Amino acid sequence: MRPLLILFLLITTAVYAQTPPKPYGALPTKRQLAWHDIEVYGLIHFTPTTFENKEWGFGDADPKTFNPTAFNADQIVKAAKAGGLRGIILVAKHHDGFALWPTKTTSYNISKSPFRSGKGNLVKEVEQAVRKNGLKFGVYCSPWDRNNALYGTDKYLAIYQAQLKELYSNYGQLFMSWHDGANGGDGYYGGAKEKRSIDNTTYYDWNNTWGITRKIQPMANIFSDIGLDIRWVGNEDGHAAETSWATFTPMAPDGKNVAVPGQANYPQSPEGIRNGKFWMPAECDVPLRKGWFYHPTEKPKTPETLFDLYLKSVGRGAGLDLGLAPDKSGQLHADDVAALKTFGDMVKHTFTNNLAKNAKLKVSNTRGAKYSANTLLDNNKNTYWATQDDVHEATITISLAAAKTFDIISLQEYIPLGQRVETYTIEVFENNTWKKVYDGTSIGAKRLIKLDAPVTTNKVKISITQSPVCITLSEIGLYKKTN
Ligand code: FUL
Ligand code: CA
Repeated sequence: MRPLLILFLLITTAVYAQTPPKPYGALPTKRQLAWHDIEVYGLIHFTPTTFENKEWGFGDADPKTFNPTAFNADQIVKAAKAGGLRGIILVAKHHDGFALWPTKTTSYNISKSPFRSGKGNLVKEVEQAVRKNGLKFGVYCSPWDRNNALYGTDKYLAIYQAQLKELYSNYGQLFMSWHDGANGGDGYYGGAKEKRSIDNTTYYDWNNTWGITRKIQPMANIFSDIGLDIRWVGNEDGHAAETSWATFTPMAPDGKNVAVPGQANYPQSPEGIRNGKFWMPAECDVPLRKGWFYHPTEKPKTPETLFDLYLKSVGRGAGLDLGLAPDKSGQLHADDVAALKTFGDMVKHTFTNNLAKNAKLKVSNTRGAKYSANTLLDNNKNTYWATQDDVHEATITISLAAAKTFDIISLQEYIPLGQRVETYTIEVFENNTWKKVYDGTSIGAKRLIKLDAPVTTNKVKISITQSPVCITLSEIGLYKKTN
């Protein structure tokens, strides 16, 4: 070959090697990427229903019953923050229809209660405490309204949309707009006390209603059982399936595609759908106690249980949304504060010390210097190791300077380029041989693998065994669970 040709080939290979891999499948939006960073957040339920000791208010509670003796948004938010929560969604109106802000849309609101002598705005107080403590804020405004006399008629939608507009316009940037599929039934309805049913495929005109969300709050992730941005995981137990895809195609049980909540393919919600049409990661919502509202006889989950749920939600590429229920005083019970703090410390203490930090990495293939193995341990999820386009299987060997004991392995894909890896195995070097400790399927935003028992070794091998395209991984880690 002529020298010039060789030079040309060398340059093109080098340039090619530095071009990023092509994206694969459905991709996250900027809004969803910001949501993935939050990982754990809270959902506060606190309305007249708290004072009735119920889970679903009928819509007939006297506003005067809403009378917390010591409401303190800062106490709630600080406890959440100590638990590692990075966002708070406030239920601004639950199914009982009582609005926690002085809305113009219904007289059934906080101004009719003794709270701050009828001058209070609980949404504002929570929002301010949330921002002061550096968390993100979101709202949940129930479409079903068991108080409103007009619910079920064609006049209600305008009221609901006006409520959303008020919430979207006066409380700064929201990270989530949370919607559920609860859709009519019996209620007070202005005194009618009857059963009202609606056709949930048309009644809320979700296309246009969520158009309002997009227009006023473009960074708010819309949550419902079908997405649009974040899908319900399909249970209220707080975990995704072991195999967990961020991609999804909402479908009704009859297999038809749908675009309204309340009809999604729940059987596939915990796992997601490989090569689904949309990037629509799961939110695992679960109350800290048994119910979403405070009940004196219930107790918060133990920190161990919460840690396990963390591994099975965040550790499966999903989000963990923890229900927080202030008691009648308007604060979180001391038991809840303690459980959150111990859980938060567990997560912090476990994951601050990546035992692989100074390890030597050997990878079987690399795309070029920019995508080298060093990117796997720089604690920056925007840098990533990638293989060449035609390399869909690869190994990473982690060599530690001295043997370490760990029981959690963490893997992260570079999700701006999609969810790519399908299967992988993890082996540890023990008694002079490689021993398989895990057979894995999906990775996604984050995969936390908890081993049955801690292992002590100085060598770990991660083998990506199946991917339809070249591999990207942004971070890896070895951790020892620490209380
Ligand atoms: C559900 C509601 O019916 C529950 O009361 C609670 O608010 C939960 C978070 O969402 O759809
Ligand atoms: Ca990195």
